[in-house]
Amino acid sequence: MFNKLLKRMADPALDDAAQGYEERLYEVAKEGVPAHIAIIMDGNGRWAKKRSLPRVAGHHEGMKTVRKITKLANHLGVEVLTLYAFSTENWKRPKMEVDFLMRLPEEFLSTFLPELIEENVRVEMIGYHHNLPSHTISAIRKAKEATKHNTGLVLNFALNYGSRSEIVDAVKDIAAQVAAGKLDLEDITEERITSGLMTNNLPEPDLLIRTSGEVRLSNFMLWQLAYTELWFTETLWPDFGEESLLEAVENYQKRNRRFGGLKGEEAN
Ligand code: V07
Repeated sequence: MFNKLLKRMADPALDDAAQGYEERLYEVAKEGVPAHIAIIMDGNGRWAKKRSLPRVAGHHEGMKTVRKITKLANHLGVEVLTLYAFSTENWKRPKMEVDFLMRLPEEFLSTFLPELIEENVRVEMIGYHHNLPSHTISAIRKAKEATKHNTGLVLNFALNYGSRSEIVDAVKDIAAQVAAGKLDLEDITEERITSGLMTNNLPEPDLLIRTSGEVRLSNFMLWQLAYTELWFTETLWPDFGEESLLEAVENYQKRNRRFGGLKGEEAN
């Protein structure tokens, strides 16, 4: 996991400032980074408004942040990065904005898929396929296929995702099994519910970041975030740079140091 960082640090083109930055990355990586970081990427519209640009210009700029943050998370040794790109509530936005958003996965992948492959990143998605345009689904399917053997960061996009629906679906599946006599009441456990969620094969998030000053979960991974450290920042998503991620991770590490190995026991 330090290989990627060591390779970066060995670059003879680095000046003193860049060398200092790489050493800071190394210090952060050494201390143990969150295995799973989830991010609510808020503030794209506000970023655009501040510049008298249309909202979609902010979404487009936000896409560049996705690239930067993915790259840094991968180099730090983060295992999973879940990005909330589109919620089941977002369909209520103007049709023109929704249409634009649904083109972003294609645009992102047509520009950055080669880089993701190069960087050993694996693309995944959680959320409902229904309602998504077929061009969006096929772009994502192609990216998943092209990266399925990669062993670095899992870049998990939450697209048309809603946490309560996800829980309802898991509960329905369990109820159907009970009704069919295939499952006993005693077998309805936390583990059984967890395994019915779309995040089934992923670790729970260790750190949730929400940008742009809103201090809410907005129906995002409600079950999975039960023990997650939360980090809220005023920074708008298009302005959220490498420094911003490092700040969030360093703060997370400070909290973990205070816990001194007692994490998960705070409620006892
Ligand atoms: C979207 C850019 C980031 C800020 C938040 C809203 C707008 C990347 C993707 C994406 C999704 C799937 C995929 C590859 C890329 C994306 C939507 C919006 C809908 F396989 N950014 N981004 N998808 N925004």
